[in-house]
Amino acid sequence: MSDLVRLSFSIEQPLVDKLEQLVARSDYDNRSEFIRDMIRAKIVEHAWEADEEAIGTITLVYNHHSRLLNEKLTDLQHDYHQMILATTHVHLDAHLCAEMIMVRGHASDIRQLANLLQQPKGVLHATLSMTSTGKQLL
Ligand code: NI
Repeated sequence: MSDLVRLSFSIEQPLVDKLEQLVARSDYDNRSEFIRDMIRAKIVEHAWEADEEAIGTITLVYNHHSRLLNEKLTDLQHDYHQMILATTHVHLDAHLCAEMIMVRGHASDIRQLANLLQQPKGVLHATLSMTSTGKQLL
């Protein structure tokens, strides 16, 4: 860990109150760690805007009885095979499946794949969670 630097800066009291509320609500032990994580979140956000390499997890919930849906989802994943790191499939019940697809690639490509995967009929819900490769955070 790099050396710590003590900073001093000015913030209006209402904003300080809001910061204290945010820290308390987030269960952080101290303000410093909360602010560090806020800065890291901003760095990662900027990296996505600059279309840098990112890590994503696309989660799909779908009905596997939908006609040709498994084939469509598999075809799409093969089209983007260079980006796919791992896939986990869970049979939720007799009809529904959840699939978690972990990907690595440019932020725009990850978003595009997530958009394509949520479109076929029978996909009931899709979420994309994106994070950093960590390179920008060292
Ligand atoms: Ni299944």
